[in-house]
Amino acid sequence: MRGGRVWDVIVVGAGFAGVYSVYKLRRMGFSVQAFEAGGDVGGTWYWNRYPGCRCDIESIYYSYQFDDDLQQEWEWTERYASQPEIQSYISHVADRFDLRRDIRFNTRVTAARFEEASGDAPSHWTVTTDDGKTCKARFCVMASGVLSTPSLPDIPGRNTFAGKSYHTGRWPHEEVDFTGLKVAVIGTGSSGIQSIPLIAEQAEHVTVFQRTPNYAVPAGNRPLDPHELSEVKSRYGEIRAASKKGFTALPFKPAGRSALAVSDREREEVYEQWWRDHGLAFQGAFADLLFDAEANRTAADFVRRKIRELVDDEKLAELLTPDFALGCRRMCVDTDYYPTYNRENVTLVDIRREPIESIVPGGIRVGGTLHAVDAIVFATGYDAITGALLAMDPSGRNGLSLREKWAQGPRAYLGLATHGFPNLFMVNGPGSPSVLINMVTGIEQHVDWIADCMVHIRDRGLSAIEAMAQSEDEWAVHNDEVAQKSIRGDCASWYTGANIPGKPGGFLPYVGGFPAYVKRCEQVVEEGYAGFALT
Ligand code: NA7
Repeated sequence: MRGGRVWDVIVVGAGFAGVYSVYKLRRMGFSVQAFEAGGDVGGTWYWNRYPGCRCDIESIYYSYQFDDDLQQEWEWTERYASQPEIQSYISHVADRFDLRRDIRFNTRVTAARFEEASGDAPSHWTVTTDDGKTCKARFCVMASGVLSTPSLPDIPGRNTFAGKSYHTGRWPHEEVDFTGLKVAVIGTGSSGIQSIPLIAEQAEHVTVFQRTPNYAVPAGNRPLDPHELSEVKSRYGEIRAASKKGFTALPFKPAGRSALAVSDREREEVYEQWWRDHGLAFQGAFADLLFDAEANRTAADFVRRKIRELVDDEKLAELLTPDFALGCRRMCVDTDYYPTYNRENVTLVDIRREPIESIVPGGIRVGGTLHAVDAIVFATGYDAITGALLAMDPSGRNGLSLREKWAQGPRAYLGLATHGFPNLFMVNGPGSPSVLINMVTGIEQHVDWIADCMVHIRDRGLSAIEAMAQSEDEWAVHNDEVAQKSIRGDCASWYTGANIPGKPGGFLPYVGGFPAYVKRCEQVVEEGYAGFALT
């Protein structure tokens, strides 16, 4: 073929998914070229350097399990790893397995095009990068991240602001010092909730602009006792096996009981214990919290009471109290978030009914009042799950544009592949459990499946695999049905694309849990890649 080397696989992104893809595909004997927009591995962890950024899944679980020596040698120091520690970890993985030589950093993929076989040349993907170069490969693995395309709201006057502004998902590498400054934080999702307490400790004043209050439960972060860590390591195999059976790919035994089947006193005791000890898993304290509105209300009311206890000012507590079902939007895990509002230097501005009018050089204007600030932190989230894929707008067979194909909402079979785009795989695509489970475990499962599929194609001398239209439609219907059974489908959130103006609705991640998803993926393989066309 003319036009230089054709790799076996192009991998887009070098976060947890891209790094493992490079490792795995190389081991399976494929030649791999990966591209990463950032200056190093890490993906979303490379970019999210805001104060307080840490994982809300415990570090002993939020880590790779593909290599036992790796999991034995790495020493997590805290129950929930901070961004710098996760960055060191993934950097260590890249070094340990010599993965960097296959990754081109500071290089963003801007387009991807499928080209049909012609003459002797087999079909292939051509990707274009922001340095104007192109690269070709038989397969393309989109490991471009689910929370990697920051969303910056289009507020009038945003560019007129005279001070510095930051997005939590594009935080500078150099230290940001807010000492003596009046700081605005827009957004109270995980990133706002993690950063606000620390910014408040440093800044002269913090004004938080809140559109929707969220539920936050205490992280209970603490240093990991070395004995505790060695005990985990001595049972890692067992723990990982239990994780794979867990609904969220975490090793928690499913709570067998309904919240409505116990006495008020017992329920309260259970919630107290889960509030104290379990962070994000609080929403699993009873079996039906995510499936039964009445059961859910008992947990929501418990957290609402906690907010009232933690926030001195009654009116403020009310503003901070969510009115939707707990877990319907992504729950947050916090350290000192609610008590931060008892500080004299923190003000909450409710922008639910009266949105931000404009940003002006000296601050933010709401309801005719100017809130004078020196710096703005946009903790405004992401164009989640589909944002990074659609930014590249891959074009498939006959020039089919992914943006056009997904104009009414994404369709992807198992969240792994989409009709019209042969040999293109997505890691954590729409319709996979992705953000609803422990993502690292989900990523390893996806990439293993994809790698096995490529081996299947190679070993049988086939040329392409493509999801059938009918199978992705059926998967979408199934996903909708499962989402409807869960309270997660009940409210607008970034799970449904509602945070991005004009984004089509529909529940993006698969709600049926990790074990059911894995079972389906395995069945598909056992049935000779049922629902895919192999040519
Ligand atoms: P989130 O959870 O999407 O939070 C974004 C926040 O920004 C949320 O409170 C939004 O309010 C607010 N927002 C977004 N646009 C605006 C405008 N235009 N005006 C005012 N407020 C706005 O993002 P995070 O980065 O905190 O967390 C993302 C995930 O990363 C998290 O769930 C974890 O999985 C890790 P809204 O709720 O839309 O009313």
